[in-house]
Amino acid sequence: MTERTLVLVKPDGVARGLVGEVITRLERKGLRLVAAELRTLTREVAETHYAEHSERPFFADLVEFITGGPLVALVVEGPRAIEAFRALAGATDPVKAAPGTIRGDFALEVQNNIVHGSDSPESAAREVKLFFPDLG
Ligand code: DAT
Ligand code: MG
Repeated sequence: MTERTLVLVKPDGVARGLVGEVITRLERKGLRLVAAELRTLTREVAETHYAEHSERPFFADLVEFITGGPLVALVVEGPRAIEAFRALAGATDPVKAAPGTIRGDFALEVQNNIVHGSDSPESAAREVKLFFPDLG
């Protein structure tokens, strides 16, 4: 079944020149780009996107980080795209992420972990709509 998921190349990934690397990996896997845009998030969009973490101690730092520079927002489509991209990304903590995954290959710190991928069909629907409200 074809699914859509929201992928972000976060500001650290953009600053380090890893946009092409991330897109290459997901395209090579067989996932397809449906939308792509470089943008800097407002605090409001960032807080909405990460609302599930609003009570966590790292929330303020997370919002600062994700609004701190341009990111690349992507909508990606394919069979089980949500799970497929999460597998490409690797574990949230890049030190625990397996080598061969994006986080496992390119990151060391939990906050600066290069990419975001929606974690469920419900999150994907919410996040795609938040970032690309006009997408059909
Ligand atoms: P994921 O991005 O793998 O879905 P998450 O939804 O649990 O992970 O957290 C969202 C982001 O918040 C994560 O990519 C990095 C940051 N984060 C998570 N746990 C953290 C922690 N303990 N300290 C600092 N930042 C954290
Ligand atoms: Mg998450």
